[in-house]
Amino acid sequence: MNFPPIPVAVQTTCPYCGVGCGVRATLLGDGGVAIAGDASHAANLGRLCVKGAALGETLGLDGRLLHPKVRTQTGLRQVSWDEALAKVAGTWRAIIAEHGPDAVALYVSGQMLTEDYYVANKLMKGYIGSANIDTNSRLCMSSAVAGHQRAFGEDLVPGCYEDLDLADMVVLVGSNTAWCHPILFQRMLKAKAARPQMRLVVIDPRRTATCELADLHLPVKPGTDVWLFNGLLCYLAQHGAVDESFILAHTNGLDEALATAELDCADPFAVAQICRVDPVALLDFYQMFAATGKVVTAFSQGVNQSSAGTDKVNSIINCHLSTGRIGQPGMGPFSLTGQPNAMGGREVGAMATMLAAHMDLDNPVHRETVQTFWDSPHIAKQAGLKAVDLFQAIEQGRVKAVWIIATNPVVSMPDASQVQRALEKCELVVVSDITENTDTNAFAHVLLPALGWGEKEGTVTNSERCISRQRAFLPVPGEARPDWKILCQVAQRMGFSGFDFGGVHEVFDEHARLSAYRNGPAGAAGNTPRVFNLAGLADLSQHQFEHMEALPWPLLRQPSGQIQGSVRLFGDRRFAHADGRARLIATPPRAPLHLPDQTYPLVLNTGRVRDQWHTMTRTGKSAKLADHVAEPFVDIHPQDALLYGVQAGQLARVSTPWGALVARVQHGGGIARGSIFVPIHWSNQSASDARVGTLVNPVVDPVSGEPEFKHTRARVEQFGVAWHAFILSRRELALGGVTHWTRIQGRAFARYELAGRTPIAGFNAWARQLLELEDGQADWLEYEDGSAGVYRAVHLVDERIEQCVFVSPRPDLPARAWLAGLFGMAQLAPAARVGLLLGRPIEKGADGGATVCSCFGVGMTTICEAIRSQGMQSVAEVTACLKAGGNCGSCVPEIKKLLLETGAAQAA
Ligand SMILES: Nc1nc2c(c(=O)[nH]1)N[C@H]1C(S)=C(S)[C@@H](COP(=O)(O)OP(=O)(O)OC[C@H]3O[C@@H](n4cnc5c(=O)[nH]c(N)nc54)[C@H](O)[C@@H]3O)O[C@H]1N2
Ligand SMILES: Nc1nc2c(c(=O)[nH]1)N[C@H]1C(S)=C(S)[C@@H](COP(=O)(O)OP(=O)(O)OC[C@H]3O[C@@H](n4cnc5c(=O)[nH]c(N)nc54)[C@H](O)[C@@H]3O)O[C@H]1N2
Ligand code: SF4
Ligand SMILES: [Mo]
Repeated sequence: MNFPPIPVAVQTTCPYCGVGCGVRATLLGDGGVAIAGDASHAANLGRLCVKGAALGETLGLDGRLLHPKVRTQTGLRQVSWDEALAKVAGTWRAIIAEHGPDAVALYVSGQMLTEDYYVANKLMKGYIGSANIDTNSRLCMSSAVAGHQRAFGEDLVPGCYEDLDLADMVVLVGSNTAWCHPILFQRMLKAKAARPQMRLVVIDPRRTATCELADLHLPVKPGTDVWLFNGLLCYLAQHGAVDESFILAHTNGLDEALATAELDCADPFAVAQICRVDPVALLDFYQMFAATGKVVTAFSQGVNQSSAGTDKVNSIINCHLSTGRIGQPGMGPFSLTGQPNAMGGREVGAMATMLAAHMDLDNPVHRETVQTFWDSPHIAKQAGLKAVDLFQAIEQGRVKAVWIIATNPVVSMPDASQVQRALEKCELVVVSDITENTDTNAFAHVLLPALGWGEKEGTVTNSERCISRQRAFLPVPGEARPDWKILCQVAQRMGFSGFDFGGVHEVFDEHARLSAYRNGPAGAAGNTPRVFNLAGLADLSQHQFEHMEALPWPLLRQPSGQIQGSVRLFGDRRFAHADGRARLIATPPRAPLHLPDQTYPLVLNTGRVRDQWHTMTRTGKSAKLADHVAEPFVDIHPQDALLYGVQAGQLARVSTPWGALVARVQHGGGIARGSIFVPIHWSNQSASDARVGTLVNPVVDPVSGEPEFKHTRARVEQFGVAWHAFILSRRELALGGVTHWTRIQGRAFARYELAGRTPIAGFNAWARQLLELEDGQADWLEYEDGSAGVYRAVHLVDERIEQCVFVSPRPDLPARAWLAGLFGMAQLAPAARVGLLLGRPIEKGADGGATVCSCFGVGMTTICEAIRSQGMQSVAEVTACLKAGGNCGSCVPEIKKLLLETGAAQAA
């Protein structure tokens, strides 16, 4: 008898955030994929957040780019790989021959695997001979990189996740950890539950979900972190908290850093005023920091994405160096990385300002070392164009061809309309992506289909320097190829010889060997010592590569042959500057360049929501993930809303000197007066006009070139419309003629939120045209109150709901959740049919409200009613009763907030 094969779980790594959780993926008999956390992976010990847990829902081939395509006058034409590769290689060769190597550029991504990244960098810097390769990590990690290089002499993250468990105090600066690094946040909460004396401090202008469990929240005025940390440095010096012997033996620069800080920040009351925080709270923080040995200061985009980003990073590191709190368990500055392979890109040096393997472009010995190892015809001699400069050079015609890989710059760059103009002008735009329709692909002359997560093989490095394998468990879709292979095939067609890798393990091997090449003690012939070293992973066989365990670098091989990773750096108090000493950097505070004024009185802050990933090309496919935040919004303080004449639930126009968008007004995001927050996730594919990148100023940090995504002057005004509507439809709709729309993925249907400025003349004809219905088709229920401007219609086929549309002059439409649930029914129950045109169930309590817990699909109404009726006091009680919060824990801060609010409402 033949038994079907037992599905085997493949150990791989989550493709989303830099926590780098281990995943066990099992391909099921029906083609589905079961996803579970990998209990053996040090990053997550078996847990996954909502996004990771929903991976199985995002792997379908709908919307995938499956074949190479070339643009012709009539549109995109499917071509053979040969034709596509020849076009790219031929055009690049011709442009380089005529205009030199700097006339072409690669714009790549922290979502590539290390092997892809390695090959891209080698091609550009060693063979084409230009450093015009930059990455979306410029938008993300470059300030942290520059800060590390200045302080430590190399881009090194000192600590590890275990430090978050061991710390007595964790300071989170500009990091919404609860939503953006959820598994790390869960770790901190667990540590705090075990040791309640542990203190959690959040420094963020918004009262985010991360603050719900904090002991102290400092709602700093946007852009003032350097004042705050300079003030801390002064306080530490004033109160004898400086570790004099550490400073003397292992650092330089304290005197200059302190003298600079003292100019503006010696008085904590003055600092509190500048940072607009309560002076008592600020002193509380300073005292706690001074008194606590084991402090971790973890930081993310509220720090990096600033015109003072690098100084913010160094002002934080200064406080750790001055107290010697680095390199030991439970302490240190900790840059939380964004993308799954933000670190890998830095290791291979795939930024315009780096060389490879932590060597420097402006160091002739390093250049010679890399060129000799590569045996390459060229080596780039100076820095190439950083992302913002690159797209400006493209618009000016200085760069004539760009190849964009695994990033969507028409959405994610600042001043995104400029990026659009640049691509329109560019002679050859090549895009490698897994998705067919993106805002960037719309400008591509050549589209190259890449393998995606679950299909490709290679490695990624997470925030704690841990290198993990991504492994394939899905078949190759269409004609897609791995990114590294596509790059090699173009390189070969350009006539270059260093790209004949026999497999991805050979690329990794070359990368590991380069990291170890001439990497010995200084002084010995030709050596250029670097801490980044993968000597222990050099010369792995294919089999060993396939079974590689997740380990943190530097990775050396013991005499016994065992591979030894390094959990922490600087335990020996030696830093990577030539003299072995760390540097404190003077960080004179400065305000953002474009401050609010009369025309644009607010500060626009941009960032992420819990359940979406960037431009939504993957998470946007999951109905479960769409439940949490469905629509683009602008979060504004209620008093500012009154002042600027906008109302919660209504639409508003947000504009800056660079662009404008339309989003729904909401409160409750913990925003202070004077600021607004707009999420980054919506593109032209998912909404008519909600691409926030078009609003963001393109000012960058002078050291790192990282854009100021968190601070653009802006204004908000009412966006008056004549009607609001929503449609739920089993079929995708073209929505011809609708000016304002958002598309949201539902379970077996698409949801469209619509609005219009011109009144609808005849509802019936309008609805039928939008729903693409032919005359006389279908069981059509409708209700119209013409004088009130209210219209509702439902289209049934064989007692199954196909589509529905609800229109009102106000945004007071019925909640979508109950109607959405009807799409899961093969036949409507009679009771459901009765409620159809009401848009809500006849029986009470059947509508759970907006989703709070995505894992178990538990809504706000359900949770609040349970809290009220059963007098619940804790998250644990809510979880025990409703399951909510019991899986990934991402919604625990929100449940806690509901407990507080409901409890307070009842007490009042
Ligand atoms: N759900 C989800 N998770 C993600 C991602 C995602 O798309 N979705 N993306 C990943 C990536 S690539 C990244 S880079 C990370 C980003 O992770 P985070 O940096 O945590 O996320 P952001 O929402 O960009 O911004 C963080 C916070 O900075 C605050 N901030 C703004 N201005 C200032 C300021 O002047 N000072 C201080 N101290 N704070 C300020 C904002 O209010 C915001 O709450 O998330 C990763 N994880
Ligand atoms: N306003 C504002 N803008 C921001 C930020 C902000 O906070 N505010 N944050 C910035 C930051 S930190 C980041 S990291 C960026 C992120 O911005 P992007 O990198 O532009 O966003 P993604 O949607 O992740 O784009 C990844 C693209 O790669 C494709 N893709 C996925 N897997 C693969 C693969 O294996 N191979 C290939 N070739 N393609 C693949 C996806 O379909 C998608 O089109 O946004 C930046 N932009
Ligand atoms: S925290 Fe979530 S998104 Fe980040 S790696 Fe882990 S499962 Fe993936
Ligand atoms: Mo990022």
